[in-house]
Amino acid sequence: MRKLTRLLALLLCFFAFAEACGEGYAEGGITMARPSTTGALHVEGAKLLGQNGEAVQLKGISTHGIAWFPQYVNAECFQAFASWGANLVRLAMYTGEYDGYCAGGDQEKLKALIRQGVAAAKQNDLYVIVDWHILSDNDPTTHKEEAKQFFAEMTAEFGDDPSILYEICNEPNGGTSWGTIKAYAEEVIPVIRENAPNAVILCGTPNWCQFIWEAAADPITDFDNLMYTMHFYAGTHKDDLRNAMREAVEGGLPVFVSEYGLCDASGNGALDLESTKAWMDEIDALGISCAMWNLSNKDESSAVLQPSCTRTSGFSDGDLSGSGLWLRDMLKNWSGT
Ligand code: IDC
Repeated sequence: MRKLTRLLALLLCFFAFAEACGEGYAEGGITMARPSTTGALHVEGAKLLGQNGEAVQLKGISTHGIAWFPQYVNAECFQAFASWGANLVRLAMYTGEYDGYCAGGDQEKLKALIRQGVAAAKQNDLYVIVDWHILSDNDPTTHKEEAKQFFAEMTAEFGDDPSILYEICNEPNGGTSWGTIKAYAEEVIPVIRENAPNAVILCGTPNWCQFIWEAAADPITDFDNLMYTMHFYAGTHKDDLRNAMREAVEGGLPVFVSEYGLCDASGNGALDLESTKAWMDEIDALGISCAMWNLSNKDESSAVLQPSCTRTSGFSDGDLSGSGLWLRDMLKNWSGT
């Protein structure tokens, strides 16, 4: 009888231990980061770390332009992704596109959407990126003053909130040099730092966030907790860019993939799952954080919802596109959910 009791006690201990190990940890021993567990993030060398120095990897989804798809910027919607194991959402606010922040968009409404998105992310215990989504405006200095004002106002409200990361320019392009981007960053970062001294800041790199080696050769040294963004679309970008990503990280550059897609760089076209696998294997091997483009039902293959899906939360299998199904399975496997 006593033996049986001891055996039962042992078994209970074992299950309690297994449960404790399973909780909060993704496979491979990397901490499953959440604001409630890993708190304020910081950057050390090429690594993103949690409040206790633990290596963290963030994975999740980027919204489409919040001006165009505001219906997905709410807690019920984000809950679907959190339930699959996501710990990150990115709020993409276009600046130069139609209805963008600097292109006649309703700035008050856009700021309200950012607040709403941040609150929705926090409700779901997700980290959240506030993304100043330059694109057709090519060069971040085009709207530098607006950027400074926007970040000053937002950070004055959010303070040093550990859930929030700031992405100061999505994808510089049109020949914008790293020198120009760096000078822009050196003006915008202090504005953010005034209210959010510890927030992780993401900075774009030349040629739609591909020429990360240019940032690696001449990094921004005056500020800490800074990462450099690299974007890939698996149908378009292959070994060359992936090797550049690995080299940059191995050389000590903190890289964050704040946007990627399974299709081609137009955001449409066939999903290249083989190339995607090669990318994700490398991303996991290096512990890089990443957000998939995009949360919408737009008729393009990068959208995670079917064009016919009118639901904005509680998605069923039939609501998900090929990209959506892939994201769900990837997140579930990764997080063990
Ligand atoms: C695309 C959207 C598309 C939209 C277009 C606006 O998928 O619906 O009409 O922007 O110009 C990026 C950009 C991202 C692009 C995406 C796909 O950051 O804004 O979204 N992409 O082209 N970089 C590489 C690809």
